[in-house]
Amino acid sequence: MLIRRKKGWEIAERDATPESIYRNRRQFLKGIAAGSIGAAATSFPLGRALAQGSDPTADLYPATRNTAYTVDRAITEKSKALTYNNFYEFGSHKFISDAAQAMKIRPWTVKIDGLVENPIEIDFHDLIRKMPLEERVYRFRCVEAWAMTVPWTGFPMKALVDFAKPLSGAKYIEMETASQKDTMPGLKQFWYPWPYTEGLTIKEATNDLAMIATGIYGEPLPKQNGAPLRLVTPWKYGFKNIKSIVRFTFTDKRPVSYWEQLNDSEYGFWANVNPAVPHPRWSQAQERLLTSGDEVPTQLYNGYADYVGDLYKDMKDEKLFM
Ligand SMILES: Nc1nc2c(c(=O)[nH]1)N[C@H]1C(S)=C(S)[C@@H](COP(=O)(O)O)O[C@H]1N2
Ligand SMILES: [Mo]
Repeated sequence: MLIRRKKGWEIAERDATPESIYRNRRQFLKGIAAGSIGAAATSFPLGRALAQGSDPTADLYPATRNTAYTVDRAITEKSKALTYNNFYEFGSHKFISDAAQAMKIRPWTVKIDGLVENPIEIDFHDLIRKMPLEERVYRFRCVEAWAMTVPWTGFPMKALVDFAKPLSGAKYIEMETASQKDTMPGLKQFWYPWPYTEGLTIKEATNDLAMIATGIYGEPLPKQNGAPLRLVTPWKYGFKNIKSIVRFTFTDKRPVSYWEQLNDSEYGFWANVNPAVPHPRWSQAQERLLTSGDEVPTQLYNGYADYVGDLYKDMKDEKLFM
């Protein structure tokens, strides 16, 4: 992840990839120089694609807006939020929205397992109808220092935790993105630690702000934004907001996320937004708003300190802001 200095189409792959990852890859490639990685099979049956045209959850949108969560910023233009994305499964640049249309989102099974009373595999369409949907407008801050303001539709993550009934030993929730080798070209980049995973403490996950989004701008989530369900934690950097989730695992061990595996000195477990703590390679003091391009000051916990500050007050030794 990198601040975008040039237009995306001008960036060579080596410039668009964090240096440390690039270096690891070089080493890795040297190691397997003569090895075969296997043929890249790409198949996308047309019948399946057409069958995905009608959305069986469309009747749930738009959901009622919860006005407790509006913000004092203009909402980002929908076309911008839907075409400037991070979703490495479809490419390590921002313009993956077309490529992401290949993802198969029906059927979609969500697995809830680990330290829970109710381990279950449930179809997304059954799950969403058990959950209380509402709309919330949140700020969203990528670690690369761009930001947007979008209306998410979804349910409090607490509702999912209550549904799962964690056992008393559970302290963390690990989440995992689908791996579809046939639709996600990024998975051929074998130097990344697929599948994409992320984690939260149960305290964070049951905080009022933590949300599982199923929609955006009053419609079901488009694939590029993480259909059919993704995490939204607006006080944390964007990479925590894992997309297209297939699994929630309750555990007593702190999960090591995808980005933490790649580079733990730059992308940690907590990743709370803080303008006073720079990324090792750039300042986090300001952020660039997606629609206007304006640079505005970044706020502690992305403006949500009143909601989440208390979660971290006794954690002085943790790297809370990275
Ligand atoms: N599975 C998966 N989830 C992901 C990512 C990714 O590459 N793969 N990128 C993250 C990053 S870095 C950001 S900023 C947000 C971007 O979400 P958006 O495209 O909906 O704006 O998704 C996050 N979730
Ligand atoms: Mo990000």
